Amino acid sequence: QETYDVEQVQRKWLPVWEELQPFRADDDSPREKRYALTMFPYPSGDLHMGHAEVTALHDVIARYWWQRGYEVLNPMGWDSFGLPAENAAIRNDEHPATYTYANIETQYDSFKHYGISFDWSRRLHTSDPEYYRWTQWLFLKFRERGLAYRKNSPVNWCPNDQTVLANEQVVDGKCERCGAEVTKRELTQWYFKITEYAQELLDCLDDLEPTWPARVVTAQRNWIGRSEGAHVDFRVEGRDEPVTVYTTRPDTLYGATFMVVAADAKLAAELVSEEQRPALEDYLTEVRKATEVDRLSTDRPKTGVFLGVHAVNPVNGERIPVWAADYVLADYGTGAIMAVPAHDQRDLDFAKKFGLPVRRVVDTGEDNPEETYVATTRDGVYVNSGPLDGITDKGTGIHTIVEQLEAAGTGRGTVNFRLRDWLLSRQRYWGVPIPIVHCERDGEVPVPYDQLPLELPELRGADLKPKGVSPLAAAEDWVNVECPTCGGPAKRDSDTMDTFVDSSWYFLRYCSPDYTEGPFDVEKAKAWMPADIYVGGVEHAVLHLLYARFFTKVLRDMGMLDVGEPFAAQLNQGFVINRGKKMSKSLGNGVNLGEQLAEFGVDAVRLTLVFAGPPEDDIDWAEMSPAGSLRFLQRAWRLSGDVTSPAGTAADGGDVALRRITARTVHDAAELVEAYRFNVMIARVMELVNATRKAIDSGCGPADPAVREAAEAVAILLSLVAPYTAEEMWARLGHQPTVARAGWPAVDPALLVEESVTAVVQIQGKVKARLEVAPDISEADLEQLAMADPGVVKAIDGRPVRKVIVRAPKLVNVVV
Ligand code: ANZ
Repeated sequence: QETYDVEQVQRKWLPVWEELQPFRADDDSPREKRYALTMFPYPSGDLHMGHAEVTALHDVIARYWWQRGYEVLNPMGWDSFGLPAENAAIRNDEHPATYTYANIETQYDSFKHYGISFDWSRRLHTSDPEYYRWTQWLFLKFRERGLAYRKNSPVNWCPNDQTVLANEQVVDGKCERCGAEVTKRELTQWYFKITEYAQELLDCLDDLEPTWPARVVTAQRNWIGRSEGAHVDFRVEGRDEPVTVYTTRPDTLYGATFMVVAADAKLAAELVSEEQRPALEDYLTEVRKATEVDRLSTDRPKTGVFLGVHAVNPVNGERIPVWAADYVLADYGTGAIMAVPAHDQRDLDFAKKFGLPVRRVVDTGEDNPEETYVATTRDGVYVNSGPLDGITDKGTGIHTIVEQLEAAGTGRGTVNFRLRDWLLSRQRYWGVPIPIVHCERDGEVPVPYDQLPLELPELRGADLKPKGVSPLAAAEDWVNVECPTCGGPAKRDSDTMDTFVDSSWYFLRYCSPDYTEGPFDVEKAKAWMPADIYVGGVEHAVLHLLYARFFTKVLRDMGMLDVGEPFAAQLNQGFVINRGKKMSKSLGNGVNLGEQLAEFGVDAVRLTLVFAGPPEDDIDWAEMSPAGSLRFLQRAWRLSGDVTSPAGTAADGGDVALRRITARTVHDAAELVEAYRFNVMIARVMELVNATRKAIDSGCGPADPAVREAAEAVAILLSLVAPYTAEEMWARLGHQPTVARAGWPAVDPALLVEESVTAVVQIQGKVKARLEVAPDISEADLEQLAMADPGVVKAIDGRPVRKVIVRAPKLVNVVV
């Protein structure tokens, strides 16, 4: 028996594909366009099992679209700025580009060997000056629109990476990247005004809901965090301007017994009396050490200081003390709250700690919080609340009080979002320089467009060590420049941009990667966008996906795009794990992709990853059998050698039973791929391979045209997952490369009509007869046929029939 030489097959076809370039997307093609996007990698080391999985899944879709006759854009590039390269450069005393571009080349070669249908002519790297020139251009355009601005405020600071972080990069109070405890610092930084799009970013999620994973949509909704409430103005004694609080429960206003201001907000320092100022300052020193998560947590002991002033409740004129505390955040709402201890547990804990009054204003039927120190939050009947008394539902309560406040001019209904503006400055080297010059005379001056890209200075090794200011600030020659406006001495902004800025628009650059007149050719982007599918990891549920959506909306408003959403559909893959655990160095359970490819070949590894289960599920590599996959590929390959009819033989007149199986498999495979049920699609191809084998060995024989038809269908279906094997089969079947563009097999609809199905007749639960019947047989006809069957008659043996249950066309159940 012949053996399938995997290595030889891989060596043979890779150069042929290089030559043919079958996956180059033609912008001017008359075919309908499809855009298949997968998240581009960060160039650390070689590709790993995770990359292998996501690109294998993604490639099923891209290759399927080609076979279905679409013009497919399936580009790839590298997200090549970022900290790991900078840290490696410090370790190895070299330039970050050395590490970055060496890894890119390694990954590029690996992707090619791995046979993913990328259009390599569109390759891009975000760290190339030709790319980041346009990232700078976009920054300046955003700034012109008021969407990029600088402000001083307390920011998240990673003491390990010595850089600020966006809120999105702080996970459970820790740096998303290195896990260090995040602290707060007061800094002047650049922000993108993503909050201006908060409502739209939320609303459009409704349209994405059917085609995006539910957990991503939910994560984005929660992150944007819309809440409806009211602003209420409190007069503060000894001050002209009122203090406005944000509350979602204006209906509890009569229960407000004190006010709390964020200790680190400017407002606290403004309000504090002279006697209390030293106490506030001592307290602030403590607060700066706490993380945001600590501050908001309900089970943490409450701390705070009295500010020495009183506020006046606008609805009943009551004097209430004003406190500062850290459980109120400076950058949420207005940074000040009315405390209603009876109905908010944090306020209640604070009241208990500092002996402040508690007043129930909603009687929920539960025990009185004034006594139990357990706040009640349910609906109930309003008490102690003036005009609200007797009202029994929250909606009416809120509506009534807001109307009253609006009439008196002391408050108004409002909407608040949890989403903050996107802090984009980073105090690191390996990123996009912010194209702004700071001049004493002219202030912030943009680098003129014709001077972009503003390139990074050459720094390496120890120059890059984190010192709390950006390494660029220490590069004197680079930092000190003439002001573009007045020519006087000025300094360049020494921060670089968050790398999430780079990845917020790369999918647009792919549409015209060599374009020199702008970030992308508007016409080409209109032709390709939105991406029809975006395959990638659920870890990007908020950050990257939210930022990319924001960029898309801004670019639409700039007239550069005609879509407001970048990704029409999305698929999140699971993780590849090993022996039940996430792969990690410390557990020593890592699986090396290169070794797996060398042992089993590319196709067997790809097939294993796609066949493992639904794409969203984790894959435990220890439970997989790439050797089994290889055996299956060998069986498929052997079919192609057994076919004896010549290429081009028409299938009509061939064995009908096999033709039906082939037609059904091809038909169902399309539906399965479109439903992302790739594993089931492969199972069906396996069945087709078995049926074809049987036809050759003990059925119609190898010369029957139905056998050729089946083997060709196997090759085309397999081309979505196992490109090398499929190509080799195609050649052995007498065709020219490449099978990847052979086209989806035509299906004769007549072959899909089931001529008969097998109905089972049971008596007392035991099968007594099988009948071949028409698929649309009526219940009455089926019953009649069954009862007339000699086997059934014999089995009943004259006993009285008590009941006949008929489920046409498959089952008749007789009870005697
Ligand atoms: C009075 C009140 C009574 C409240 C009550 C709640 C329950 P969301 O839904 O997250 O928007 N709050 C407002 N600004 C805050 C800040 N900067 N830091 C911490 N807490 C703040 O929550 C809004 C509620 O959280 C507001 O409604 C306010 O407390 C508090 F029975 O006002 B509430």
